[in-house]
Amino acid sequence: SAMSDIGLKPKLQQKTKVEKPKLYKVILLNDDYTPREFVVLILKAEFRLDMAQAEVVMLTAHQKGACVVSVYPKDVAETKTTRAIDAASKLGYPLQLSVEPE
Ligand code: NFA
Repeated sequence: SAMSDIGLKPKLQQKTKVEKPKLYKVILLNDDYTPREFVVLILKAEFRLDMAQAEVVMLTAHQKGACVVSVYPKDVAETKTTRAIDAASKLGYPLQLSVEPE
């Protein structure tokens, strides 16, 4: 009956699962050899920063040792980082970037 069933209805409804977006920071690391202009070029071309953003990120890493470039899903962060390091390495520059969970 309506009264005796109170509290006994099985909860069969499936929970809607919402995936947390797990994001990863790409971090630019300073070194003594990579030209500033090349760092800015990479930040614009690979990480799609505009001129002002690229200059700020490059200068912050230069002065403080490291700076967050942006955040992405893991595969995007890793692909962009690999491409940036490879582009620098091809020209003999020791530029390094790292990826870490946000
Ligand atoms: N420190 C480098 C230089 O003076 C510039 C640089 C900035 C390199 C940020 C790497 C990251 N040429």
